[in-house]
Amino acid sequence: MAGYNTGYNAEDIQVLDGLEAVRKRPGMYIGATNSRGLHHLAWEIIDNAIDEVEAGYCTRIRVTLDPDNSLTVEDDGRGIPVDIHPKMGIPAARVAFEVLHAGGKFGGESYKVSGGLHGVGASVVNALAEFLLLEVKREGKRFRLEYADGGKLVSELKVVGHKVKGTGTKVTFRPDRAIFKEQVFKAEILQSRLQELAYLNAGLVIDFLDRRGGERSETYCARSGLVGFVDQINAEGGNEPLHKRPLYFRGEKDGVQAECAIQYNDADMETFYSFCNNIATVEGGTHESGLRTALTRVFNNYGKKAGLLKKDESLIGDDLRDGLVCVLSVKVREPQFEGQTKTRLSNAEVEGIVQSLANEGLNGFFEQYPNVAKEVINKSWRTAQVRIASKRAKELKRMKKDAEAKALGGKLAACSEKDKFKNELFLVEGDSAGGSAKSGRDRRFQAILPLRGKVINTFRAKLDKVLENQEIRSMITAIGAGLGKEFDVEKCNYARVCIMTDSDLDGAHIRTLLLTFFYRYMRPLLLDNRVYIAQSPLYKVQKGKGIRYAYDDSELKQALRDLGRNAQVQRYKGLGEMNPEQLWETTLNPANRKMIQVTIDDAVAAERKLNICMGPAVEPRREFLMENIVFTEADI
Ligand code: 0R9
Repeated sequence: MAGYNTGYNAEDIQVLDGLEAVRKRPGMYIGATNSRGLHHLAWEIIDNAIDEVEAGYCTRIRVTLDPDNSLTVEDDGRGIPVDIHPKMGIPAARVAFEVLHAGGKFGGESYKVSGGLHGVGASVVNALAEFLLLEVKREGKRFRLEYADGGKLVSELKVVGHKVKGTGTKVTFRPDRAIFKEQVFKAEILQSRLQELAYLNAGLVIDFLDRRGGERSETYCARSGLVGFVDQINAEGGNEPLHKRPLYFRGEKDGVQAECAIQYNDADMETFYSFCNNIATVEGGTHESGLRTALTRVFNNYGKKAGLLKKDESLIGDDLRDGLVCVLSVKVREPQFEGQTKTRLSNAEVEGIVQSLANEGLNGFFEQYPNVAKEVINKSWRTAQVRIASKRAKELKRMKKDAEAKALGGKLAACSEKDKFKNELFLVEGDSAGGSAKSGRDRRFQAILPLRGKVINTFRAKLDKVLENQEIRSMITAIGAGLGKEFDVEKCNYARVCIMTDSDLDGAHIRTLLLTFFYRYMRPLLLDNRVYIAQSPLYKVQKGKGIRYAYDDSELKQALRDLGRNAQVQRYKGLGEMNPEQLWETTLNPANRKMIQVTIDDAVAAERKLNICMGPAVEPRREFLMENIVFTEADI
C-alpha cells in the first residue's frame, strides 16, 4: 500500500478537528448521549450496510454484540473502496471514517437519507468510539484499518490477507465510556429494528448474535417483505385478519419506489406504519396522504363498479380506517423531513406519485382477488352506516337544540347567576328598549327578553293561537316552568317576572295581554306574587347638573318646584328614548326603581270574566283587567 501518506499531514489535523467537534458536542450529531444516542451509533453503521443492500450488492448482514460491549456489523456487499481519494490523498475508506458527512458523496445512486439524525455518517461513530476496526474484503484481499480514542489512527489501511473469497465490509466499534451515560446495547432494541429492516427489504437475511452471557442468535428474513410485516402485526395484536391474503402492490415512478401491504382485521383500531428510505416516518407525510387518497378512491370506484355500493353510497377515508393494518415504504432520492421529530416526509411530488402507483397497484390487485375487495368494502360500508346513523342522531340533537334556541330567538340575555330566588326576568317592549335594558341591567341577576310588536298582533287571537306566537314561546322557554296544568312554579327560573312596556296605549295592550296570559296559563306565578310591572319615568327634569325623574304629573310638579325655573323637561315617549344608564337608574336598579307587584284579589271572579278579554272590544277588556288585577306598589 505504497503511494500515500501514512503520517499526519495538515488535512489529517483538520480531520481530527472535525472529530473533536463531535466529541465536544455529541448531542448535535446523535441527539443525546443516552440509550437513544448509543443505539444511534449502531443505526449509523447498519444503515451503511442497508445502503449497500439498496444498491443491490448486499444480501446478508450480520450484527454481533460482544461481552466487551463492542458491536460488529458485517455485510457482503462490494466492500468499502480502498483506493486513494483524489482530493484527500488518503484511501476512500479512511475518508468515510474520518471526514464528517463524507458517506453521501460516495453514495452514488442509492437512496440516502438526508433528514433527521440519520446519515450523519460513520465518522461520527468513529469520533465517539473507544476503538473502531474496519475490515474490507475486496479484490481478493483483506484490508484492515484501525482507530482508537475517538478516531485517532492506530493502524493505517493495510492488506492483511490474500486470496480472500467474497467481498464485504465489517465494522467493529465500542462506544466511548467517557461520553455515553448509557453504555450497554439492548438486544431487544437492536432486534426489533433488524426485524423491521428485514421486512422492509424483502429477501435480505439479517443474523443477530448476542455473545454476552450465553449465546443468543436470531435470523431475520422476510421473503415476502411487507406482506409478512402486516401478518405479524395482526398476529401480535391477536386480531383476526378479515382476509387471508394481504393487499399488496409495489411500483416505481419518476425515481420514487413505493411498496405497500394492507390487511384488515376485525378490530376497529388503525395501525399504519410508514417508512421513507427505511426510516420510520412516525409523523406521516406526503406518501401517507397519497396512499390514503388512493385507497378511498379505489375502494369507492371498485365498490360501485362491482355493485357492492349503490350510486349514492360513498365511503369516506375514516370508514376505511377501522381495522386497517398498513405498512407503506417508499424510497425517495432526496427526501425532505419536517415536523416535531423530523419524521414527516414533505416532498410534495411524492404524494401524486404514490397516489398513482397505489391506484394502479390496488386496481390490479382487485382484479386478481375480487373477494378481498368485497370483504373490505362490506366491512367499511358497515362502518359507514354507523357513521351516518350517528351523524343523523347528532344532527337531530342539534336541530332540537337549535329549535329551543330559536324559541328564545337567541334574544334572551340570560343572567350569569343561577339563583332562582334572586334572579329577575324583564319582558321588555321593543328591540330598542331591549337593547338599552341589556346594556343597563345588572347582568348578574337580571335577564332581559325583548318582545317585539308581534305580541300585540295576536292580541285578538284565541289563546291557543297566542301560543303559536314566537314571542310568547320565547317567554315560556325563558321562564322554564311549563304551561297550564303542567306549570310548576317551583321550576320557574326567576323570583320576579317584570313586564316593562312603554307608557302608551300599545304598551298597555302588551301588558294586558301578558297579564291575561299569565292568568290563564301561569296562574301560580300570579298567586306566588312573582309578577311585576316595571315603572319607567314619564319625565326627565334637568337644570344644570341637577336631574330629576318624574313618574307622574304630580312628581313632575314637585321636581319643577325643587329645581326652580328654567329647568328643562323631557317627556319620554317610550323606553327606547332612555339610554342604558338612565334605564338602570330609573327602572332597573332595585335601589331606586318603582315596581308594581301584580296580585289577584279574586282569582275565581277574574277567571269567570276572562272571556271579555277574548272579545274584540278593547275597552271592556281593559276595564276588566283594571278591576280584577290589582296593582299595588311594591316596596322592594
Ligand atoms: C458494515 C457496515 N457496512 C458499511 O459501512 C459499508 C459501507 C459501504 C460502502 C460501499 C459498499 N459497502 C459498504 N458497506 C460502497 C462501495 C462502492 C461504492 N460505494 C459504496 C464501490 O465498490 O464502488 N461505502 C459507503 C461509503 C463508502 N463506501 C465510501 F465512502 F467509502 F466510498
